[in-house]
Amino acid sequence: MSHKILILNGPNLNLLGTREKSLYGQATLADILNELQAYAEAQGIELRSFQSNSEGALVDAIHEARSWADGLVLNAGAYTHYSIALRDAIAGVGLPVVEVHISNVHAREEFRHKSVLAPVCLGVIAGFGRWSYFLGLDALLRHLAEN
Ligand code: CA2
Repeated sequence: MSHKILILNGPNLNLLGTREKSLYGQATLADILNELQAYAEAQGIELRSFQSNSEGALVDAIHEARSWADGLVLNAGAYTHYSIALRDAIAGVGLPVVEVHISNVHAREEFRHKSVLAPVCLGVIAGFGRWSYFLGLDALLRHLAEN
């Protein structure tokens, strides 16, 4: 069965590849999404993607995903650490979500060690640069294949 997956990115991830390259890498969000698209297409997976800097738009995207997606790969950016609205949306739709981070949040400031989303996600992948998205997608697809 071919799966449909939403790749959802939160605040400031539209700046990838333009600044803070030592932390987040050289690739732009479009670079990552194009590469991910090719990777998914080769496996017959349909990917859709959305990025927003607004919490409400991300909540809406999670709600809409309920009508078409089998699961999500989510980099919620800084909202990871404090958005109860995103947590409630994830728990509310009941879709499987893999939380991903480009940087190793556990090797950074204390406030990035806590994810309020992780308890309602399948799992978390952090620290592998743009590969975190690929690893997150793989983890989600393996989960879907077994469930
Ligand atoms: O490592 C990640 O993927 C993060 O989700 C990135 C967020 C950060 O708040 C999280 O703690 C960890 C920040 C994304 C900001 O991205 C920028 C990229 C280039 C220039 C400025 C910001």
